[in-house]
Amino acid sequence: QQKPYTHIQRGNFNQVEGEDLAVFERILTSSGVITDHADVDRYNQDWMGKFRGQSTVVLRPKSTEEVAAVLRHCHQRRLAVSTQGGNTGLVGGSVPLFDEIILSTELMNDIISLDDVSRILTCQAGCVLEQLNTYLEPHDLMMPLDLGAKGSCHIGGNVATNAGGLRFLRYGSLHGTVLGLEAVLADGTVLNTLSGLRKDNTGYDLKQLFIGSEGTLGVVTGVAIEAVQRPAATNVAFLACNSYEQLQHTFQAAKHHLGEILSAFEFLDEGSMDCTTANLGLSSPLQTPAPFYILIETHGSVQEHDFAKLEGFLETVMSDELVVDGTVAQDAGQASALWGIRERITEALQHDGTVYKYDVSLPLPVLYSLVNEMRSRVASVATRCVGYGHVGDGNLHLNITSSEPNEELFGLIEPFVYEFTAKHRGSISAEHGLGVMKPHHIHYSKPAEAIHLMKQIKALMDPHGILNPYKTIV
Ligand code: FAD
Ligand code: 2HG
Ligand code: ZN
Repeated sequence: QQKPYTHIQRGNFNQVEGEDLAVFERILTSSGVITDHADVDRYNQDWMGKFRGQSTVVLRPKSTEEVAAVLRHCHQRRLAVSTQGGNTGLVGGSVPLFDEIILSTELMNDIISLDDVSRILTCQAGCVLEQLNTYLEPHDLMMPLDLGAKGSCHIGGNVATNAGGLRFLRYGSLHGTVLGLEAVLADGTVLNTLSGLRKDNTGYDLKQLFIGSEGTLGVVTGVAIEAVQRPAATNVAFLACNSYEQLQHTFQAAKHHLGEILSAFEFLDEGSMDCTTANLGLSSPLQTPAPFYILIETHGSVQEHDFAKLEGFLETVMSDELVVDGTVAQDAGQASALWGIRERITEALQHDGTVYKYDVSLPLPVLYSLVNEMRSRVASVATRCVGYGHVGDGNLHLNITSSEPNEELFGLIEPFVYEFTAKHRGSISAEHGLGVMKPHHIHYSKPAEAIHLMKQIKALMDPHGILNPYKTIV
């Protein structure tokens, strides 16, 4: 592991023995149990190449019953388990830290049902987000969330991280769109709340506990989610602003002119654009470089109405000189090329070598000040310090890169980034979760009473602490 994760001690768990493997093979059949070192390796390594576990076994159940039988055994034997979906998480939550068993949901990819009147899709947790979208397309529906990792991430992983993504602004949080969940608790108890009801106030809404709990309270095995209408009309515009002040006014104008059809308001700064052009060979759609770029998307039902609204908006922001340059996609290919620039920044940054990644919520007026202040702190040491993200949701992605891990650089970044966020009453994790990276910093965003209650809930639901130890709540 890279510093500063090397100080964490292995918990008091048993090690997997031959007899445990024999039990797992009886439960899962042999193809569900992977022990070959080379095969296990890819599950130990996270997407960023920053976190690496030392697990010796991957279990791949196909059904809820198999997950339950595995966990019942692990609970009795005090074997630690790290659940893994598509392994695209960005805070080190999806890979073990030591020798935790990796429980992969990759074989749990059945679609159970689609009620296309109420638009409720029910599926197993290991379904890949993009594949769910493909399945919904002929029904004129789509998933209520979208993110750059769609080709690999699982819906169970999305739920476990409470992923936000690119269209959160329009379709909202998984806390609203997930209508029911099935989860297996640490001791193997199956909790089936897979209802497709939009309204249900019978007691505590337990499914909400699993949304964003990062695999620490149970393994999500099934999801009932409300799909949304696939828009008949989509427009994408890519704009340039000369200042962050102008960008904020452009956001206000977008809300005003585009109202309910606004489906995304994303931003990237010049450094982010430079990174995609230098590291991925993409080219800016605009002639002149600018300090800030905005990607706006509309989703509506009548193209001529939406286009008229978009034109009204563009006229205002151009004549008020809020926007200095811009382009509107003429077809789906152009729209996806514009989206590609925004979606591929994370991938582009990886090419620099080491990436220090932060994901904060801040009040909009101070959101970009964090990037400016950080840039001047790290200027002499970092390769790049860039800001981009879901500005419409007050969510900044701050990324600082260097060619290799650098202690001095890390010391300039932390705890400053957390102190700045706490000073402005922001969140140190807007959408990626805490994983192994941030549990010790949770106090910057949550009061002691809330942390205490979270620990009590964890102890109640997972008394031996076998589920994703060292992560989220420690
Ligand atoms: P994993 O990475 O496998 O796991 C993530 C966490 O969830 C781990 O703690 C794991 O233990 C737990 N987990 C996984 N499956 C289950 C389950 N079935 N039951 C219980 N726990 C489980 N995130 C955003 O919020 N918005 C974005 O826009 C966004 N864009 C991204 C773009 C890229 C290119 C990448 C690489 C990542 C991005 N992410 C984004 C990070 C995001 O958290 C993940 O992409 C996604 O939600 C994780 O799903 P996964 O299946 O890969 O989960
Ligand atoms: C995004 O919005 C993702 O592109 C990833 O949440 C952000 O890499 C990041 O910092
Ligand atoms: Zn994001």
